[in-house]
Amino acid sequence: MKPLENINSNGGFSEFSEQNLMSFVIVKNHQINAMKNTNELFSHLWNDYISTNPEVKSVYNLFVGEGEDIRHDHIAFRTFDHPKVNIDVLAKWFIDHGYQLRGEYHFEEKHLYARHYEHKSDKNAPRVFISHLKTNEFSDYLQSMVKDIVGKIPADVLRDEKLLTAGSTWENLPSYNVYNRLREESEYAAWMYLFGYTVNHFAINVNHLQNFTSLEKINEFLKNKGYIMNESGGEIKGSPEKLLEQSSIRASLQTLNFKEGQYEVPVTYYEFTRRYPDANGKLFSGFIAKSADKIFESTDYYNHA
Ligand code: OOG
Ligand code: NI
Repeated sequence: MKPLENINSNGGFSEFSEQNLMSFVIVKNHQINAMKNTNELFSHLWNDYISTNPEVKSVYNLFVGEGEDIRHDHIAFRTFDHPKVNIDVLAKWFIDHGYQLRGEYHFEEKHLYARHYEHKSDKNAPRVFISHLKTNEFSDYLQSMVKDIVGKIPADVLRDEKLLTAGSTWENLPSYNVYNRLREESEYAAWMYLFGYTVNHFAINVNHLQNFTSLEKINEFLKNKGYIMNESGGEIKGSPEKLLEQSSIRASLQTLNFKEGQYEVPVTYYEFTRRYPDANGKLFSGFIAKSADKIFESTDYYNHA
């Protein structure tokens, strides 16, 4: 596991501010522990995310530099439907710490299934979106790769929340040929082969921003700074009528060591989420499968050419 970077007092976790913790102190003792642990886990996940891909920290810093206080709408994990690592396994830690299942999503074409979870009482705790690949809908080659990968995850990692930041424990050096072979069937499987268990994105809660109130403004700002937006399905997915708008940058490219040499591949990305109230004035809290389908493509292979 990577060494932890110390998170500063404004490390993006204002949602777990002292004030929040204090309100829990008054409510019930056992909830303090739960909150502390959740806070620790999110700090840990954030550190893992920014050490896997320092560029996402630069994006975060850009908005902080503009005077924004960052809250996160959600985080997302990927996995396989194998019983040792499926959505339920990844969700367990969150369920044990106050999260509840709130939605499910089907992606027939990509052969994915996802669920999202929300914290029961802490409205500022990020949602957790977890998807898994339906491996039995793929070739024997892909299925045996997944079996091999899962078989190589150490037992102690499988037992607890270590899995959430375990990365890809199955290879010292991945093979570029295997990566490309998996890409023929599923970009998602190829991404999992390289990066495995790490948050593949945090999504900034745009409703909480002071000055960047529209996704158009955010996208222009990012493009002017040289970031590439994921344009699949349009730069902005969803609409005010659908009560959700989302955009994301394409995963930044990093040169990795492979068995065959060094190659540049997309790593992880940052997303922006703006929610709208429904007819009853209640902010929409779920996800939209049609939009999410395109957000997944933020980690699809591309190069500088
Ligand atoms: C998740 C993509 C879906 C959203 O906000 O709709 C998603 C992924 O890339 O693993 O996060
Ligand atoms: Ni997302």
